[in-house]
Amino acid sequence: MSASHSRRRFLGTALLQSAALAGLSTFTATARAADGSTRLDPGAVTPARPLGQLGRVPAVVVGSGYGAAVTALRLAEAGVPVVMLEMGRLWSQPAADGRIFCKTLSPDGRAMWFKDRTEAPLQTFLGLDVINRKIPRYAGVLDRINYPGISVYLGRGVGGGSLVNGSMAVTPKRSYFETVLPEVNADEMYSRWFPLANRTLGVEVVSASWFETARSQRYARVARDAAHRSGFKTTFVPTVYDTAWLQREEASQQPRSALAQEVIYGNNHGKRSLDKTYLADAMATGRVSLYSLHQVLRIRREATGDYLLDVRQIDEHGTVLAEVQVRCGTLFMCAGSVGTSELLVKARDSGDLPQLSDEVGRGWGHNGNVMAARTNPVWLPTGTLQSTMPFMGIDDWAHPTRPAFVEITPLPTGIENWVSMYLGVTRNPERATFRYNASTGQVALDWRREQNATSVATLKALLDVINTQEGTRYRTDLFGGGRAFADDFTYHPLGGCLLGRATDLIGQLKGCPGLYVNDSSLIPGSVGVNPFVTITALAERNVAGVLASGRLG
Ligand code: FAE
Repeated sequence: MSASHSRRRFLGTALLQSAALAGLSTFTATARAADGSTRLDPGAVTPARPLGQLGRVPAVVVGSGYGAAVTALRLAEAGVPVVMLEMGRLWSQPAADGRIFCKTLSPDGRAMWFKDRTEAPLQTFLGLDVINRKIPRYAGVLDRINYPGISVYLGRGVGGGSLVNGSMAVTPKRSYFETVLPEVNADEMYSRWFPLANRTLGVEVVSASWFETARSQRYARVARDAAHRSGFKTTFVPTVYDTAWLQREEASQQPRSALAQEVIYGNNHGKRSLDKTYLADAMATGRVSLYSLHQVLRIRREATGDYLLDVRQIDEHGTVLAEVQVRCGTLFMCAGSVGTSELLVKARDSGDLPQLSDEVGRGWGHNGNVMAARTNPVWLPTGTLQSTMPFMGIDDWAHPTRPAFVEITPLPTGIENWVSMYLGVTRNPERATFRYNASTGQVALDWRREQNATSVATLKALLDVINTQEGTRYRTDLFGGGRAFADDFTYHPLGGCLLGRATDLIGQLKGCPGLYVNDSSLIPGSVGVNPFVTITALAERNVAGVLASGRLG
């Protein structure tokens, strides 16, 4: 990163922190023109004008996750003022207990988005209901949407999924990317957009020598060595966690985050979430007004061709503060696969945007996600200190019939548990559709549990080999109901508004000029690895295409 980019990023992070310190949920950074250049200082953050008073604006970005952050940054750099609407809160300042995010093992309202009880992926330990806790309802950082056939985990807040995810930053294999998105120029993706995304996200690989000796990586080495004894190949998994910080955590030179069990309810340190990268850069342009705790409820198109959004502003406790409208010439839907698809399906089927294509809502998949765990023999302990950030994976994607990329994930209970846990990304051709129910006004996803069969069979085939070789067995006490495989949830929702089907080749929705999708909904259900690097790179490509088209209203 150049010195000027570092300065810009530092400034943008400071702007977000100043806003949070001042208790602002909506704010804008005021550009100061001096000697023809645009200069900002951290004190330049001011409350944004109430949304309802803006009238018409050139561009609105819905959401603040990967697709949204890229879109806002590149529009703003091109001189377009951006209004960014995010339903979650800003997570940039510590609460009264000195922490931004709550402790994982003693969660409070900050953990989950308006739930009475946490809904962690692991339901039990040793078969006991000791993981989930009652919590007050609050605008917490992790959401779990429970559709009849599958639950979907999502991040809520300024930074979207980057606030809660495992930081695994993987560029997909080119050959698979080409089969998933054949209409996208792979040469350009792999020479330009993936490198740009990796650079801007701050992706790195952990030091191999440190990994081999670190106490917190023992669990990963144990599972890796077992995989090797069974003939599988492994690979380091790139990350956006600051591995130098992690090394200092282990040496007790820095406050612990990845080594203090933090991940799904947010990391208090170490993680390069979007508010430290793309969103910081975007704020530092001085052209982005951020409205957090603002949820888009409805989208219509006016006779002028402008888009009209109904937006609800809440406080952190869920009290409605205002119901307002904003109008824009160009609208970018970046509310994530679920958020974008639900809003657009509802808009089409309720009659607000009847011109949207039948393809909207289709092509959803869960990236073949499935989890499982094994017990190791007593002489192979996995360690009492485990990094929540995984750095090692089993790469069996070359398997002729059952390709799998299987991350070795921690089970950081703080006591020895002898468990090796795995998150499988498998190739599963099944897809689902978001459907609007006119009588309830709700949108549901029609995924059925049986559609996971391929994913479960793939991970089972791989782990059966390891269990046979090692003389070990599955853990059945972790996922509830005595199950060995967790196939009832996903972290990787993809699709619902596929590129080139529901949209044109840069994300503009067919039938709706000026309405774009630029997030995980564009990707048809699978990328073969954890998806955020692909979402980011594709968003870079698409927004460059939009800017080049000169179509901005
Ligand atoms: P996303 O990041 O979900 O952002 C959408 C934003 O829109 C959110 O902030 C929403 O609150 C907001 N929003 C939604 N609806 C509205 C509305 N109506 N009005 C206003 N705002 C709205 O979308 N991926 C990896 O590559 N590596 C990992 O290690 C990894 N681990 C994960 C772990 C967990 C627990 C979870 C939940 C996800 C993980 N993922 C991981 C997935 C990754 O975070 C996800 O694919 C991206 O965040 C999706 O990016 P989008 O930009 O599509």
